[in-house]
Amino acid sequence: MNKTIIAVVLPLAIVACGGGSDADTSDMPMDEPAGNSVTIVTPMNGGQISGNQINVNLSSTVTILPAGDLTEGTGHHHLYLNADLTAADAPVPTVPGSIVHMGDASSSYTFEDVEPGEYTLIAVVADGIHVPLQPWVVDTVMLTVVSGN
Ligand SMILES: [Cu+2]
Repeated sequence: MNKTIIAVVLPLAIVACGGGSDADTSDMPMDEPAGNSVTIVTPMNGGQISGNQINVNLSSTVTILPAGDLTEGTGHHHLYLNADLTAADAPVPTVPGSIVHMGDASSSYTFEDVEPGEYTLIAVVADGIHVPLQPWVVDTVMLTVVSGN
C-alpha cells in the first residue's frame, strides 16, 4: 500500500521542484567524464584475411586487469565473433569460438580454425565479474576470411 503512495508522490515532488525556471539546464551533466574506448587494432575494418586464423589485437583507455579483479572502472577484454551482443546488465557468456573472455588481461587473441566467410568482430570491455562496463566500451569491425595457401 505505502509503496504505491510513495511512487505517486515522488514524481510530483520532482515536477514541483523543477517548475521554477523556464530553461532549466541545471540538471544536465556539464562535465561528463571522457568516455572510455576500446579499439580493435587488428584486424582492420573491411579487411580480408587469408587463411584460417583471425589475429586480434586490442587497445583500450580502460585499465585492463585479470578477471576477478573488481577495481572500479577497470575490466578485461571480450570478443564476439559473429555473435550478437548480450545483455548490458548480465555477465558475458562463454561460447567457444564465438564469445571469448580474455580473462588473463591479455590484449591479443587468435581465433583458430576459422571457416572462410564474412565476419563481424565486436570487442567489449567488461568488469571483473564479466558485466559490460556502462556506458558500453565497445568496438566493431567487419572482415572477410578467404581460404589461403
Ligand atoms: Cu570476462
